[in-house]
Amino acid sequence: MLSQNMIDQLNHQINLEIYSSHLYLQMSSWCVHKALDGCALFLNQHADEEMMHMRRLLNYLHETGSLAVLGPVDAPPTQFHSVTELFEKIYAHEQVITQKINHLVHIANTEPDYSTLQFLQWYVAEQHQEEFLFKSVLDKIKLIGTDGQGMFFIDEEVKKLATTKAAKVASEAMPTPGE
Ligand code: OFO
Repeated sequence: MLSQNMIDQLNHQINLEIYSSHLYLQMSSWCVHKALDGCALFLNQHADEEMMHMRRLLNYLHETGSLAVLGPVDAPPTQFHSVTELFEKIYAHEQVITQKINHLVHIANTEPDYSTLQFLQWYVAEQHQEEFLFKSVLDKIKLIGTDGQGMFFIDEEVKKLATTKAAKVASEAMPTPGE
C-alpha cells in the first residue's frame, strides 16, 4: 500500500510523461513540416516510448490498489528556430525529468517505501540512456553542422537511430525458439 503522498507524486509523474509524449509528437510534426523525415520518425517513436513510460506508472498504481488520476496537460511549444534548438530543448527537458525521477527516488527512500524504490530503478536507468541518446544527437548536429547539405546528413543520421531502435524493439518482441 502506498502513502497518499507517493500516490500524488506518481500521478504527477504520469502527467509529465504524457506531456513528454505530446512534446515529442509536436516536435515530430514540426520536423515533418520542415521536410526532416528522419527526425520526424525518430521523435514519433520517442513519443510512443513516453506513453509506455506513463503506462508503467499507471500499471504500478493499479497493482498497488491506487487510483491513477490523469490531470490537465500543458500544451507543448509549436515553433522552433532550428533543429539544433529543438534537440537542445529535448536534452534540457530530459534533464528535468531526471531530476523529477531523482526526487521520487528520494521520497521512496525516506518514507521508506522499498517497493516503489525498486520500481523506480527502471526509470533511473532509462533516464541515463535518454540523456546519453539526446546528447549524442546534439553532438552529431554540432559535428556535421547545419550549413549547406548538413541538414540532409543530420536527418539521415537521426533516421538511422530511429531504424536501429525499431529493429531492436522488434527483435525484443520476437519469441525465442522454445518459448
Ligand atoms: Fe524521455 O523519459 Fe520519460 O519522460
